[in-house]
Amino acid sequence: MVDELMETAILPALTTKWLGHVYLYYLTLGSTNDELKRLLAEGNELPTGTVVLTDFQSQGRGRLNRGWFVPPQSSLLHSILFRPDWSAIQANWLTMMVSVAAAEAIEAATGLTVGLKWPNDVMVQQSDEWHKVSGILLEGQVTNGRLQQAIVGIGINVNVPAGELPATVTPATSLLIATGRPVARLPLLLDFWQRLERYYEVAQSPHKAWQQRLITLGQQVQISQIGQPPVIGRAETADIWGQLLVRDETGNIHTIAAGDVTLRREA
Ligand code: BT5
Repeated sequence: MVDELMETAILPALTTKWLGHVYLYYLTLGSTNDELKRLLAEGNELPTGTVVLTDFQSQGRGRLNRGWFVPPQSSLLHSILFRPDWSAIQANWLTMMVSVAAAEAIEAATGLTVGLKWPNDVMVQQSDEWHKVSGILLEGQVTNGRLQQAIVGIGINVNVPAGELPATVTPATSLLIATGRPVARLPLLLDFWQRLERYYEVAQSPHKAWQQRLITLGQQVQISQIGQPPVIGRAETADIWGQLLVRDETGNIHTIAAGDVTLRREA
């Protein structure tokens, strides 16, 4: 199933107040985050809620310049511009809001059980195991302690056939693979935007809805952080800023703001 995501399909179908009202579609791009950054650097005055979406990325990015790969026209690949003017510590709220909105929209469209893996992965249950179906890349600009501008990129693997996803440490899947049927991208995208806009407008912590879905909690984990020794312990809880609290075997609590989690099997 290839459903159109061009301006002519999206703009008349919008159900949001502002999100996606400035909508820029590209058949192919390097990366939607990079294109939005380029447009801003050129001096274009783009409002909150501006969206750059493409049907194929040749240089899709994860965190730390890792890659994000999906075949053409199979998925939802887009970036959204926000100008929150929040205190910098609130930055993760954007990732949290996007994660929860994506989880809810995927659940509504497919009936799959959807969880979140700290800090930025949307996971679906498939054959009793969690698989990554979506990843989020937040790139913020902080000035005088305020998050003035943020670009949130999200990739959702929708109709990627089995065998066309990269081999990854965290197993990857798509909605097609997990449900056994193609999923329409346009209604999923519009529902996701509507949910995200509502969370953003409330501008309160998305913590409760986010933590409820966090599959990382209660697990034995290893956290890798750049330039620091790994932290090994039990993920106890997450605070309202989205930081993970891990208790090591000596009982010390480590507050982790950013990093990669590997789930460890109980000894
Ligand atoms: C992420 O990073 O999960 C964030 C991915 C964000 C992608 C979107 S697409 C639209 C926008 N424009 C961009 O250029 N990026 C954003 P991270 O947690 O670092 O995970 C990256 C890792 O996920 C890679 O190293 C691979 O192991 C794995 N991976 C790559 N492609 C994948 C896929 N399609 N599905 C699942 N996992 C994938």
